[in-house]
Amino acid sequence: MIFILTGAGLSAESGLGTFRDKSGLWTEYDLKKVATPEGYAADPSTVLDFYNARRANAASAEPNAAHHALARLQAARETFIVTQNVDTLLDRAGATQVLHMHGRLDRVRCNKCGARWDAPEIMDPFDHCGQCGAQTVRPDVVWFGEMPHGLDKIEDKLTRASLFVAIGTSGTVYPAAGFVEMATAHGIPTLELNLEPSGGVFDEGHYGPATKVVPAWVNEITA
Ligand code: BV8
Repeated sequence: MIFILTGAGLSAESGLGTFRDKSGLWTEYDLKKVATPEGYAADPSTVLDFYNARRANAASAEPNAAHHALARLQAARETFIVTQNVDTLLDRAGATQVLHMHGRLDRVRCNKCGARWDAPEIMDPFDHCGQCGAQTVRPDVVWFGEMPHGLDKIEDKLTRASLFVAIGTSGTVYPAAGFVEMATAHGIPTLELNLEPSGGVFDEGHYGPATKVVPAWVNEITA
């Protein structure tokens, strides 16, 4: 089984910002203010404005050739896809069972009862939970300091993979950034597909825009 970890670079050519590149989101916004539970508690309106804007941006974006190539790969080879991205471009390209370890922009969650439902176009701090009625609704994304989703399943799949591939990620955010070391420790070959080397230790790397490098790699291994 091929284990694939994707990051913001996969969606960059669909017009969605990355985080740490020169014009990345974290150069414009203070991560602590908009992507932590503390930031949300301190100023829910600013945080919801941030996510409302990103949700609108993501909804108007289209999957690119790299998303479609990964959906094609899934149809041809046993593949497990984990994404750090909160957009759903992979799902919209036809990929299935994508594990959104950092949550999804198009979903909201009740902090009190845990109910989840599709996000409205615009969220505001006075939204109430449809399930328990509490005014504790938040974007269903994993903020810094919060536990990512699916770590047990990720570890189980990763340690049994035949190949680990990291696509379009800077390898900065843990625990995702530690997956390549976990693969190496289990003797699993590792491949990086990125615009440029992220500095992570991989057995192999193909560099260039995801819309070129990912389809070329998928064609190569499904030929
Ligand atoms: C956790 C959702 C405990 C929100 C995101 C202090 C307090 C608490 C925690 C910590 C702390 N110090 C450190 C930590 C750990 C922290 C962390 O790692 N911080 C970093 C900043 C050091 N991690 C956490 O808090 C995590 N939780 O630790 O809980 C725990 C953990 C395990 C077990 C038990 C308990 C939670 C992290 C999740 C945060 N939420 N997103 C939102 O999106 O608004 S993270 C955010 O960064 C996005 O999800 C993003 O995907 C992710 C990773 O970034 P990348 O995807 O790699 O994007 P980046 O911009 O960095 O890089 C872009 C890449 O694309 C580059 O390599 C570039 O070359 C490439 N690229 C660009 N263009 C292209 C391209 N490639 C190809 N083609 C192109 N065209």
